[in-house]
Amino acid sequence: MYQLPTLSYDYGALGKYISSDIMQLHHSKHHQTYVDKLNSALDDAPSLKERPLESLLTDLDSLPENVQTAIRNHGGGHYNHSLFWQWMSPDGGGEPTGELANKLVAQYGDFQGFVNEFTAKSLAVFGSGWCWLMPDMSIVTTPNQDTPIMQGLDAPLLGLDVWEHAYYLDYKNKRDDYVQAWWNVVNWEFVASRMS
Ligand code: MN3
Repeated sequence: MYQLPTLSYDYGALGKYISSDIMQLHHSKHHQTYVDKLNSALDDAPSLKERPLESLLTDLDSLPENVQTAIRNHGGGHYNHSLFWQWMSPDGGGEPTGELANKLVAQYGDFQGFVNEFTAKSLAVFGSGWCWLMPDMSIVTTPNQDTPIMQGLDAPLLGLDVWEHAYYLDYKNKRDDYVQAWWNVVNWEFVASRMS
């Protein structure tokens, strides 16, 4: 059975950028619900329990119809959020270095060019969804809890949750303020570690 992952930092560790209230609600309620509903769906299709989550998400069309939507939404939610917590750190922010920095500069001119493009695409997500940096340095978005590996793409290097539940308590309807704040906590070491 899937379990809620433990954070490597306290709920309050991201300080003014992402408040303790948001972190607690987002992790202990929203993510927990994805875990619970994913487990419940797998109870309805026990043969799938032996397969890794990635294998289910990359092969949704082949799954039994009665659990397909639940695994897409709640399995996707669990997959995305398990990464999202690691993409943030109290020691985050600043700029990446090394090969990742070089690739971003090659694609976007400079680091700020990348930030501007990623921010613009995050703000353009209509309703709930995610914005992703892919290993080829492209930026893509997905609706709801869809994740790039569902579309046959590689696993993303970085992702940003732009569901209102990720920011409404602190930022109300101002997604742009949330995205600007989020850059201050991005864990570039973890992002770089995902490059093959
Ligand atoms: Mn979320």
